[in-house]
Amino acid sequence: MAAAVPLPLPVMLLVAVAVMLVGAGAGAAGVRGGRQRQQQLRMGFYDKSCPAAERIVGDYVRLHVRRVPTVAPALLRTHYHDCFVRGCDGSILLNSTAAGAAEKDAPPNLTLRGFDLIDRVKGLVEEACPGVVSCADVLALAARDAVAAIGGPSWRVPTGRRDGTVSTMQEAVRELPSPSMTFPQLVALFAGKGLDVRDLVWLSGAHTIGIAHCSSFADRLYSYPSAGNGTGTVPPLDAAYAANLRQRKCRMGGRDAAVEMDPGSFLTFDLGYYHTVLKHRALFRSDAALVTDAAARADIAGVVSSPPEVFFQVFARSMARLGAVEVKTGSQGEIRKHCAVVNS
Ligand code: HEM
Ligand SMILES: *[C@@H]1O[C@H](CO)[C@@H](O)[C@H](O)[C@H]1NC(C)=O
Ligand SMILES: *[C@@H]1O[C@H](CO)[C@@H](O)[C@H](O)[C@H]1NC(C)=O
Ligand SMILES: CC(=O)N[C@H]1CO[C@H](CO)[C@@H](O)[C@@H]1O
Repeated sequence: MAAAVPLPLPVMLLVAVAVMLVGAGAGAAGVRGGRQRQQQLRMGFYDKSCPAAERIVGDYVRLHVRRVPTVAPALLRTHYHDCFVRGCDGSILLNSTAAGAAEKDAPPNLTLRGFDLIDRVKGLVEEACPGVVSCADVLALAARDAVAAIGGPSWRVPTGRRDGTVSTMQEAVRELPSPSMTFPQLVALFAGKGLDVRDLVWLSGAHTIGIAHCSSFADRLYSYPSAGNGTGTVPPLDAAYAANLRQRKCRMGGRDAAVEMDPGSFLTFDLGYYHTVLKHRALFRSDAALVTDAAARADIAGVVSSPPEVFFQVFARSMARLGAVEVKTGSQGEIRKHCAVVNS
């Protein structure tokens, strides 16, 4: 795909639709700079070595998402965090050890959930084919299947990722975007992962599902109502909405209270998030920052005035790109036996 040339949104959408029509799906072929690595991830990597793997993951995830739908946002976020620190190598799943604190225990990660589920489904996969399927692939597949199970988009997950053996809290703090970042800061962080402005805009759409704790956006409730300089100034949270959060949700439960990011449809993958962004009701400064860029704002306006399938398409395409960030393949890393510990 001609991903290197910035295309106007309608053209990009036509391209995306055309790709769908020829049956290639929202593939990962457009991952820039990851060409050699990308060649080694492939669809159905386990078709011969563990033909049941993808079905085991899918069945288990669908069963649990039906019972506990909030697992879907948790898995999606965990996969994203995994990919942003040391690439999608399952390092987010490692427990801290006597030698040091792991990514899991970094402040931005403390609210991640879904580790147990991954450990259990990996256990089932290990029973079927010991030592074959990586934790990184289990997480990538589980995130995709969980989002699809709540009626969200699906995307192609080529497999063959290998598991990393290193996970440090310090790196997670450094690599992960903070909710108080401005647009240029976010763009720079994403660029460092080979992801472009549109990936930032569409992947942020993941906030159409899930919850946030008041501590994550307290900066916008109690002080610094706006941030940035000149045209980059991030607009404050809608005053009435902020007052409501201050006086109710975030008052009763304090910093640990959880708020739906897309109120009323926080388990439905829809356009609600972008509507909250446009109404200045998105919780994080990093969400509000998206409309401080004229091109990003125009892209968002285009998507909210289109059928949800259009958002699904662009989200799926960016997810495929995210899932290929700095992956380890071939003989790199290992296939962990337990996702929480490196092999001895
Ligand atoms: C652009 C930079 C991003 C920032 C600054 C950011 C920040 C955050 C924060 C602070 C939370 C709330 C955590 C809490 O208080 O419990 C959150 C939740 C969430 N984020 Fe992001 N995020 C970003 C991008 C993404 C991306 C790319 C994805 C996935 C593709 C994603 C998926 C989610 C999901 C699904 C939740 C809800 C989790 C749950 O309900 O357990 N985020 N994000
Ligand atoms: C990893 O840590 C969790 C939570 O502390 C614990 O329940 C689990 O048993 C640990 N896993 C391993 C394999 O040590
Ligand atoms: C705004 O600009 C001033 C001076 O250039 C700088 O000190 C300050 O950190 C900037 N604020 C933000 C939020 O970027
Ligand atoms: C929301 C949350 O759990 N925040 C915690 C993040 O991590 C720091 C230090 O590890 C804790 O002090 C916070 O309470």
